[in-house]
Amino acid sequence: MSHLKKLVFLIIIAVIVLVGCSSAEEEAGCSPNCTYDDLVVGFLQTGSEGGWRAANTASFKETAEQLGLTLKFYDSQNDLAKQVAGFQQFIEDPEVNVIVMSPLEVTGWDQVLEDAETAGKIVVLSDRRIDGNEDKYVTFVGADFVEEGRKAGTEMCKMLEGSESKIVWELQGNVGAAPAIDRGTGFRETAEECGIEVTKTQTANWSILEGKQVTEAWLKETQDVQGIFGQNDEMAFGAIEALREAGLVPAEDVKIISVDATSGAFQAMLDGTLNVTVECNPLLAPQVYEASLAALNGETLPKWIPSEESVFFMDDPNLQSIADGRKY
Ligand code: GYE
Repeated sequence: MSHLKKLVFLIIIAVIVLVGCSSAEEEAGCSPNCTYDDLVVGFLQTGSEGGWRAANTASFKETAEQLGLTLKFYDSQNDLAKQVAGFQQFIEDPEVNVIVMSPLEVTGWDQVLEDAETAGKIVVLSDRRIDGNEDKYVTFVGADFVEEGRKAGTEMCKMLEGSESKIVWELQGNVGAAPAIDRGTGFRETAEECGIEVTKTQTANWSILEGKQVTEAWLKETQDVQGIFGQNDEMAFGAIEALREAGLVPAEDVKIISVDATSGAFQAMLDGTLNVTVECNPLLAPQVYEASLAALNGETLPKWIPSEESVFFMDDPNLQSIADGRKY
């Protein structure tokens, strides 16, 4: 190959390398003085399955506007294959420097995380954890779902104290999701300490309708149940409807605990049909964006940044004023 051809060839390679890695490097190039203006976040949302998710999505969109960062929002429509495809899309998007993901399931991320690293993309997990791959994401911002389950188990024990029979049914979130796995683990950890038996458990995919259908089917088999644990508010609302239609009094004949503490749960407690709701905070965006900017500036972050959460009770005398003060 003539010297001239070799020279041209080398120049082409150099240009490709420079252009190829410029986007992420350029962005990071602002490091350690990047500001929110430099942050281009590709956010992989699970879908739009209920009140909690709506509040979570609003948190990301509103906070991005307030901070002046660029948000590219991807709705995975509760479909894992779509979420993986969206991830690949953001890997190939030269503008995106941080990929934020609310993983639908705990597995299935090895390859795209590998590819993201190769492409120099920063990855932040929001809301839900994944199995392994700790070296492939900078931090996880979200709740301790096991602890949420433990809290629910402890409260169910208190409500069934003195009850001859302590049969509880569990409505689970989507199969393979971290909150579905972990809340179940935590609930059994504390509930079994007081002799509670979880005799029925089934996914109702975080939905009111499926929560109702699953509970209706169980009530056709037997009405011998003292408690229902809804892994989110919506599924508990479905169970409440099914109990009513079966002639049982929700929150009296059957104690009901949910997780999320959305405004709907407060209304159900004010209506006297839900006993307890364990909070899971959806307003995660400020912490996620703060972590994303810190990572873009080359800072090392703790692997887990926990969110603040509480528990709320139907028989709390201040319930109305608490409900009035809630953002979601
Ligand atoms: O509990 C449920 C939503 O990932 C914590 O997902 C979230 C869960 C939440 O569908 O309502």
